[in-house]
Amino acid sequence: MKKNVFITGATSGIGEATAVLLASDYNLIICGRRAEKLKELEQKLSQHTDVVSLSFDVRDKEAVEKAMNTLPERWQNIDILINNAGNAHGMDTIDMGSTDDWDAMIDINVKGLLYVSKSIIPRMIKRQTGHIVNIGSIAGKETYPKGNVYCASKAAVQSISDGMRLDLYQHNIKVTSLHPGLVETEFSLVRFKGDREKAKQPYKGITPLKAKDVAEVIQFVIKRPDNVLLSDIVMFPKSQASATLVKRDPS
Ligand code: NDP
Ligand code: 8X3
Repeated sequence: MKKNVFITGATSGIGEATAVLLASDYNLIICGRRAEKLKELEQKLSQHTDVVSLSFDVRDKEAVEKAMNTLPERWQNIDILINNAGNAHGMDTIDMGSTDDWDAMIDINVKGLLYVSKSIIPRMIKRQTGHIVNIGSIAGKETYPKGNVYCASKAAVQSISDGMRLDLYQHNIKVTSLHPGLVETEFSLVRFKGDREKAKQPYKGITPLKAKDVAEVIQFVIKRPDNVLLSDIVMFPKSQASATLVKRDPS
């Protein structure tokens, strides 16, 4: 029987690439705020597997609960949760940062991940099985200039993942945290509020990771035999050695 996989942030980037890649082998619950994009993806993937789409904002505790409660009973047994929804909002020195941006990052990347997890973990515990994959970032391992609150939100994802693992291993639930470096998605466009020129800069002179590269690692992680847990993974494009060390071709 196919496992049920719940993916947050499936309307673009890493989440969408993961949904596409997993469609042949898993039933999918795909989530995001953009209902139209979700419906399009649902239609496309329905040709390969059973798909349900849920449109909600992970910041909204009640909406998260409501979305879970609208799932038909057979879909409520989630085998694999991929906590991927998140973004950076702004990139400023700490004195210039916008409190709205700070709220967005903490509410989405940290509290949203917690709300979604809380709505699913009790059922995993009841069934004594499950796998949670949290998408962190190299930004959570190393703070970089002007990264301040985004880095803090991803450091929280690291700590929460470690905490989940310590609390849940006794219930046969695996917890993996995956920390990519530079991946070219809509991420930078969101961070720089739609400014396409600024959004291109992080990827200038390099071949960044593609969303599919990260999706393939997620697929590998969840396909390990039951006795194998990949707990914490960092992945970079070849030209990146740390959060700040990136070899760029001149031009
Ligand atoms: P994208 O901007 O392409 O995708 C972000 C996804 O998150 C979208 O599907 C978006 O959907 C969803 N999302 C954002 N806010 C909310 C919200 N409030 N409620 C529900 N869904 C939300 O970026 P990526 O694919 O790159 O990012 C995915 C994850 O990977 C993020 O956690 C990011 O921090 C992390 N990451 C990204 C890296 C990169 O370089 N790109 C590197 C390391 C980690 P919608 O707008 O429809 O709600
Ligand atoms: C996204 C990667 O380096 O822009 O988490 O923070 S970075």
